[in-house]
Amino acid sequence: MENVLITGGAGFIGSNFVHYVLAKYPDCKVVVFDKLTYAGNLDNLQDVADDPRYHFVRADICDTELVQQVIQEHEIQSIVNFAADTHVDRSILEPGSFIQTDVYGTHVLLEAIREFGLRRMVHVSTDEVYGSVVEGSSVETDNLLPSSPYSASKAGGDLMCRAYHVTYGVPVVITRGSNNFGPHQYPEKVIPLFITNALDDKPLPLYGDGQNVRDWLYVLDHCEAIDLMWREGWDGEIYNVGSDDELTNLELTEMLLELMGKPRSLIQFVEDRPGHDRRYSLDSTKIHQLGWQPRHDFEEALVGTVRWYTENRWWWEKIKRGEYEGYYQTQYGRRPVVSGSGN
Ligand code: NAD
Ligand code: TDX
Repeated sequence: MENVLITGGAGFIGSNFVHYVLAKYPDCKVVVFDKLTYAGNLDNLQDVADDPRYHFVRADICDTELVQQVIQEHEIQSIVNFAADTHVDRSILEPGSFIQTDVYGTHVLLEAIREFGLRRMVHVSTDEVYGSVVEGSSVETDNLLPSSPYSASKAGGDLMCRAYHVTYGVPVVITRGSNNFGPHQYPEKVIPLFITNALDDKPLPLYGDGQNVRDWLYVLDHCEAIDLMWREGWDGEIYNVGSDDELTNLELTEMLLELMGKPRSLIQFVEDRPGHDRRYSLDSTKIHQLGWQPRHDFEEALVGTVRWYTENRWWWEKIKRGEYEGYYQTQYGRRPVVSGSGN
């Protein structure tokens, strides 16, 4: 196997992928390149810290010089790019860093591939670039109609990948995954936010009427799809990665409360997220044809995820201390449901 640069490898999906690769490929050298924003967390990688095949570099993908230096120093052959600002609510409050990392940073990586003739980059993107899908499911050739500064930035990164492939022949494969869940997800995203709030008997702030639909993909199924694309994807191609587990947010919340033995009264309907996409839905036929299928049953994976957050308070309590418990809308803008007190 080869030397791979995993950008954003200290975040949720990236760190799951680092563990996956080190376990599956004994001959692989993994270099994690991560800025350690609020979402990047070395706790996610502490159990591989002593593995001689693993190296960590704290740096920004927008820093051309450092990106190129690390590629040379570690004789990198491919990149899997997870690095991004990722939370829709934060992108509504402060779009600038999203544009910087998700568009400009992607361009820096593409330039480096060009400069050093790397074998491939897998660019990990999202179903949100298609915008809201009222009926049917998105295919890879559909128009991009992003609704939030986050999804617009991700769409910009995707288009830059395509342009670099068409113009310079840069070998890049784009994946567009649906909503992920699993261990190590930052507790601002709905599943870990609601699990950790429920564990502490705090309200679960459900946006709008709770009828928005998301398709839930277990993180290890996503890692397997990315691995397949890394090895066998076709350069210049885009692959949807969905699980066909569509649920309204209310259905998801009720399911979580039932699994956890918590009362429905914890649900707190709050004002809607501005520009909130009603539904995402992916047609994943193209990646199925290459042999990928999600292997995890949704409910079993959700039970396992609840168990992980229940057993790993050490991981999330310190994140939530001094952090928020979710957002609600006021006349002055979006505010945290419970302000961090530092206690
Ligand atoms: P995350 O927010 O948990 O992690 C992002 C990581 O990127 C963090 O470790 C952060 O420190 C790092 N990072 C941010 N800006 C950086 C920069 N400028 N330079 C270097 N590192 C930087 O995100 P995630 O949920 O693990 O998502 C990973 C990728 O997968 C993202 O590109 C996201 O768009 C995509 N994606 C996520 C989901 C999902 O449901 N979470 C679904 C589909 C696609
Ligand atoms: O407090 C909340 N209440 C609520 O009702 C939060 C945080 C969310 N929601 C709703 C909004 C969405 O309809 O739950 C749904 C999921 O919300 P998020 O977890 O914020 O995810 P989403 O906006 O769908 O985007 C996610 O999936 C695609 C990730 O954050 C992206 O990084 C990924 O690309």
